Amino acid sequence: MSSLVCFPFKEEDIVVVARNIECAASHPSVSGVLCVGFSKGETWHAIQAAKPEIEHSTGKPIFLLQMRRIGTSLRPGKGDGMNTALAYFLDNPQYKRLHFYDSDIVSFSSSWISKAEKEADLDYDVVRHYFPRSSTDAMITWLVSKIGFVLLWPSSVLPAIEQPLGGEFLMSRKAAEILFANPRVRDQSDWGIDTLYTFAMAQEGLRMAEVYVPEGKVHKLYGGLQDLKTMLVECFGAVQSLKSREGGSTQDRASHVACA
Ligand SMILES: Nc1nc2c(ncn2[C@@H]2O[C@H](COP(=O)(O)OP(=O)(O)O)[C@@H](O)[C@H]2O)c(=O)[nH]1
Ligand SMILES: [Mg+2]
Repeated sequence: MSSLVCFPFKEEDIVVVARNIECAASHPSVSGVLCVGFSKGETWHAIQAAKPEIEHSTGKPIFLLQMRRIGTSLRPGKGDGMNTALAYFLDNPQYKRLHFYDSDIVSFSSSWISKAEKEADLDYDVVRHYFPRSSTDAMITWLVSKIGFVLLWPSSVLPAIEQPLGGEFLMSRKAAEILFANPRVRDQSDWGIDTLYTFAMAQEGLRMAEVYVPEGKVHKLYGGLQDLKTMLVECFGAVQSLKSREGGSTQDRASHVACA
């Protein structure tokens, strides 16, 4: 099975990013790694410098792309990055599955890829990782997305999804095609992308599984609440936009979705 692993990145600790790229490229199920950058900044140049050695040691190609402007109405952010990776994956049919992992994860290991691949072998379209979180982490997940999904679509599968803003998951080609064909997903170029992916996965009745990663997601923590303001506003805006446009239509699809 040949999978592509994508790391979206902005400006991150290059030691962490390079280690994650090498770890993913070394996995036997992975035949390529795609790094999608916000801009050609310091992290971009550092990945470019590290790339030949990683390609040599793993024998796998590392692709470095600058994110495209895919959305039209919102700020260019992580959504454009992830959607650029979806477009790349769809243009390269030699890859059967696409994994996403945040690039700033210090605790990333090859077992994350193995777990997702093993679950996907059971014919799931989407396999999502979830983690024990420290009490100061994932605040927007708990206070915005979880509550928004429960209030707006209480009978759907959405409230049961452990970490609906998680950036770590695998998707099949079918899932990628469905997500990229959705104009609202393509337009969600900001932090709201995780909300849109999760909502569309449920609404489209994709078969979803979740895998628990006990070692946890150790990553860069924000300095204070002020740093989270943009993310808070954009994630809230994403849920709100779905409310007015969709009116809770995930309800009748809930039975198609299994949570392992
Ligand atoms: N391509 C791209 N990646 C981004 C952008 N913003 C954030 N990222 C990456 O997305 C991942 C998640 O961002 P992070 O700041 O760690 O968010 P958090 O973990 O959800 O608090 C990291 O790998 C970031 O480098 C962006 O605008 N474009
Ligand atoms: Mg992070």
